[in-house]
Amino acid sequence: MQNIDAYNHVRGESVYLDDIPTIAGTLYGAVFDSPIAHGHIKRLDLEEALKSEGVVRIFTYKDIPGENQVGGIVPDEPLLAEHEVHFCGMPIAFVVAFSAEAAYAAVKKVKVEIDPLPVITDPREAKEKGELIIPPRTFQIGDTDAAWKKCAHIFEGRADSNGQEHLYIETQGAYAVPIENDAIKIYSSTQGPTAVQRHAAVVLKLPMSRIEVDVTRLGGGFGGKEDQATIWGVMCALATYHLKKPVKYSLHRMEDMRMTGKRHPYSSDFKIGLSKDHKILAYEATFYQNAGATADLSPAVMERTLFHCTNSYFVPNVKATAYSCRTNLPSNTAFRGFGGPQGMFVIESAIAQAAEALGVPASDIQQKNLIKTGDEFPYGQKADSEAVECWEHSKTLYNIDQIRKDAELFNAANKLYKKGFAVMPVCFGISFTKTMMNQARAQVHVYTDGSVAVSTGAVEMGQGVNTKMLQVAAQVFSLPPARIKVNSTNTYRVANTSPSAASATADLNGKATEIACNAILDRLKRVAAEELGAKPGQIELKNEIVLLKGKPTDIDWKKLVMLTYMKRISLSEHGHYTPPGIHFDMKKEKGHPFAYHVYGTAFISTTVDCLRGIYTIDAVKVVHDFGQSMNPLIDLGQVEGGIVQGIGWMTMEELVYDKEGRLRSNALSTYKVPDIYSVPKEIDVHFLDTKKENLAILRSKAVGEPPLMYGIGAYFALRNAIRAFNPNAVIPYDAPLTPEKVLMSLYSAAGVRQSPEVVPGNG
Ligand code: LUZ
Ligand code: MOS
Repeated sequence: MQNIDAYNHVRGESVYLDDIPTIAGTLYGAVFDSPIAHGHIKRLDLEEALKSEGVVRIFTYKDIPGENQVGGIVPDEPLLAEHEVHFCGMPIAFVVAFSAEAAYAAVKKVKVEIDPLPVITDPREAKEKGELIIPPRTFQIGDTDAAWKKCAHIFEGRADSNGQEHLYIETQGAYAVPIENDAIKIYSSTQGPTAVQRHAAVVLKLPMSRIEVDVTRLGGGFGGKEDQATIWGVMCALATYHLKKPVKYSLHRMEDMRMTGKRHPYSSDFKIGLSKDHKILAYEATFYQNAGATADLSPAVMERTLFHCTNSYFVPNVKATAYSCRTNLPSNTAFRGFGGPQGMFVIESAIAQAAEALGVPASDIQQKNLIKTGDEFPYGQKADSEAVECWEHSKTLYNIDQIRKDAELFNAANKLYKKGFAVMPVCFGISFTKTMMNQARAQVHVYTDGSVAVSTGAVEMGQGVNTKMLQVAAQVFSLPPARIKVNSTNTYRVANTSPSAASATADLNGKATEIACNAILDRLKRVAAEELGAKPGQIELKNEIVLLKGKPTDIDWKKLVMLTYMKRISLSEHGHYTPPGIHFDMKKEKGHPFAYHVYGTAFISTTVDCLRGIYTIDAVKVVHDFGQSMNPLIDLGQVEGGIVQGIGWMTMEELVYDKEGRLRSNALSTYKVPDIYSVPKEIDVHFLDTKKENLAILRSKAVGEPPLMYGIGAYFALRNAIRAFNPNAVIPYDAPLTPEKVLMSLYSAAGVRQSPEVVPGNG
């Protein structure tokens, strides 16, 4: 089925936050944020700004009627700074004016005096100084101390991965509208409508029932709007609360890049031990997560790093410890993969280091250690694995051995261009790691004309979830899509939602929709049975016709709906779903946290220009476990997008903060993201059609996050190309591997190939 948004998207008619028709009297906000990363506020001078043309009012923390608090997991995040600032870009005041231009002009006239305090930007330094967001956590299986003695080879090292700007095409923003009786409606570009509602209620000291949050769609979220959309929604609501006027704030790109958190940079240490035949016997890792100034989602992200620290491998002895380190940067947050990619990069680095030292391809070690069904993850869950199947399948399907041979021939024949390739297996756990969050609801109405309305807690952010929700209703009722409308996500219709996150949105909300539709269908069948003097079990609905024992009757969908209504039977239902069987004990750090895992294998090849350090990603060839895909075109889009975003993170997106904690890569002129020229020339995706239990909706599997991690293979493919040019190259495990770093690595080893002219070449 075609994505239901495709038509409007192509025509530019889809409504995003800034497209909502403005109500007369709407005012516009803009934030004054801290120019300094850490310090005491000595004096805030609003006088001149208040006199600025068109300014209505300027809000500070003093105007907050409830608590000045928007922290999601830990209450450590003020909406507006009080006496201290913790990062550059921290909101201090909210200017509201008759136009956005007037608001921005006034922001420039706000003056602040701040006594600077020492700035920490490095997570290891933060840990040394005891600046931890939460106590460290350790996942453990077996006994690494005892295992080292049995290892034939042991390697230690350090791996760093940088952050990543979300770069959703639609920036953050909100539009708050006053409703009678002190209620406020907030249109928000958020993945978590309930988070916006909950915090608006806390800040305004209002019951949640008076805050309505409505989301039609987002122009991308990628995790950046899981928690951090809250701030803007609450800020607009604060102004609306006082002024009784609609207030809108849609951030400029540079404001968004400066004020919001990103993927967490990590610095990590690893130690890996292998047997003589290259089985991984032991693995230890210490992760230093750069959390930024507040907790935000960092504790949960840190947890997922631990869950995915062994990626797709079975390792009998593991000890992994993670520290969430408080620094003076904007609070880092959820980003597609949610700590998983950072954990996987470290074990892939450890395997690469072992492979390079032992003189074998990393893929030999990877393949030997793939997790099998029944093997135990370090957190106690037993694997139901497709890892080997994906690997074997990709090897034969894409004729990997031949590609390798061709690349070796190419490298032997070419001095200044080298090909490199890598295999990247992925295993990603599906469920919110916080078991409680795995719940969803859907409200389904059948109207008397036979049309159907579906509302769920799912937020459409371009991932196609609304199309999937529509498919569920269409399938259960056996109706054409045109009869069904999926409505905006609204906290008045569906309450207490978990954010659309963790790749689980279609799973959870789809199941809730299925449950609601089935409840209505059962009632319809009972009415039909009564009408036809039959049993409900003999009734079916197919293509808008009621069938009795498989034979068409003269009752159609519309007639049956009307009959049901006339019998005063409800045509509405509110479905509720929680996945069964998941649990986790944080004291033991053991349990069964994931409903299931998604597996896949990617083969990535690259060509490096060894004079310039620039490169192309030639091909990414994937076998991916989709379960039974509900919508192959949408799922393919998720895989392609994930791969490109992952490659961007690993190879070109270079986030730069200076020592003072100021973002230097603060615009698209200084922060390079993948474009049409840098995407892989070829992306092949093979659907591994697994027919397992019905763990997700309609036997599909979650698809949002797992493919991002294929991009990690691009780093290792580049590494191998560099080593084909210079076997002694010194290449730190430090992503992204930008063209500058590639160039320096190509000519890095002392005494070897100082310049291209003296290169003897490999062949
Ligand atoms: N968000 C969250 C997530 O709150 N919990 C999770 O486990 C998660 N996993 C992936 C992405 N977002
Ligand atoms: Mo997410 S990182 O699933 O919001």
